[in-house]
Amino acid sequence: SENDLVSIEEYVHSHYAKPNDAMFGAAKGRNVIYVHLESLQQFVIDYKLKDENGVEHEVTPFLNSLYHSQDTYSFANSFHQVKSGKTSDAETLLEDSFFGLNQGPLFTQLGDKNTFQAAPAILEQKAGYTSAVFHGNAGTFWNRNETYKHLGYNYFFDSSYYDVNENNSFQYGLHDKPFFQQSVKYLEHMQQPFYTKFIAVSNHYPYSEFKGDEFGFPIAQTKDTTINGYFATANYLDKSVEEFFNYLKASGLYENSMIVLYGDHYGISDSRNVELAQLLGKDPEEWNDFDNAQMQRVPLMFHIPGNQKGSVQQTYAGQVDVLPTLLHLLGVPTDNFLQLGQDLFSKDNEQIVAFRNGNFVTPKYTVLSENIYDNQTGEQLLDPTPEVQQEVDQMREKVREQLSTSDALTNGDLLRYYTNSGLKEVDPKTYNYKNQLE
Ligand code: GP9
Ligand code: MN
Repeated sequence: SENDLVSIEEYVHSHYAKPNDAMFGAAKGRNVIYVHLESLQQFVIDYKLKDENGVEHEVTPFLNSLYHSQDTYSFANSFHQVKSGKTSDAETLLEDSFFGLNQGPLFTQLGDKNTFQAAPAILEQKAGYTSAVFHGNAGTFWNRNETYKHLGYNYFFDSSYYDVNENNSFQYGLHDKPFFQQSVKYLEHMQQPFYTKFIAVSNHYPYSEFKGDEFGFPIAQTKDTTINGYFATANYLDKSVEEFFNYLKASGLYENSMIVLYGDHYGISDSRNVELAQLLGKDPEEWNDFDNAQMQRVPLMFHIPGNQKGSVQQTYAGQVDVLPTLLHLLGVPTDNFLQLGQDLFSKDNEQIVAFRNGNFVTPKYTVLSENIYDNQTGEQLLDPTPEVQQEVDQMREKVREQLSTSDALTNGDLLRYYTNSGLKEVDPKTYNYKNQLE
């Protein structure tokens, strides 16, 4: 009921991290272009794969150049926070700054029912933005075509807007190069400033699409074909994003945009990591849960052309933190919104990154159930001092509070009662994603 909002508002106010003056408005008025890097993990950044002759091949040279660019604020310790909703959970975290559900995808269970105060609606109402999603798969996948209406997306270009055929697609839709290529004509017609999201998909399990000489990237030599193909599809994603940047530059949109690139979740599952270990210079015998947790890092980069003040940030970041960070970069205050993340540039950021199951990572510790690992050594603290135990217990309580607040907010559909944001409620019936060009 409406009363349940009280404790949620208390949590949000006590957890709010105020903007950093140096960063607030750093991208004010710019278009926002999200580039969704399907299944891309942070370990791929700067990684070089050795072929059978021992020659090293940089997997993502273009993304690496962005990662190290002075126009980019890159996060070395950014973790995904998704559960079974995978891609759609990442979308929930970034659009709403709350978590997906502990069981099942929020998009399919609540996406067409709940009231949201999501990024597209916030930016439209507070800053005059137009919004659109681009994705070369059927709009019904993950219930996107309904959920996006509830989030307030003005446009959704799904596979029906693209030339998709058996030569340029696979089971999850259009491949990334034709996807970006065919998207630009729609993007160019959008009213600026715009808030857009491009969901690439070629680097999706089973990573079997880009083997062979014509793509020019070697296949790894482990016993696991899933791992072996991953680097070549990641390389294809990298080339596709580079081409997209070239289109943006040619169209003149690049200079007045901020491009945010993010990995949605792991591509190599925990059960395969022991086999992956050899490629990472790690001893498979020593591989453990701590290592699996470290592998949940995903790329997160805010690329602001011409900014020249960017660098690699060490702040521990979760996907739930992206929206307040983004809004503050755009100069939009968030203190009246019920968002559960913290601005990553804020001095108040606590750097406690929750996984959806209650485990968490901080700059010092990785905490998996009752087990505390020291990040520096990777060793489990078998006999933590009372001080450490207390510190960890306090952080565990904060994680529990963040997750339970998210569950209360989403399961109770409580945003429908929340008026302090000053946002007009989104009316899903006003959106129609068919024949959008007529
Ligand atoms: C399909 C794509 C895949 O449209 O977004 O989602 P995932 O399987 O990664 O959740
Ligand atoms: Mn995905």
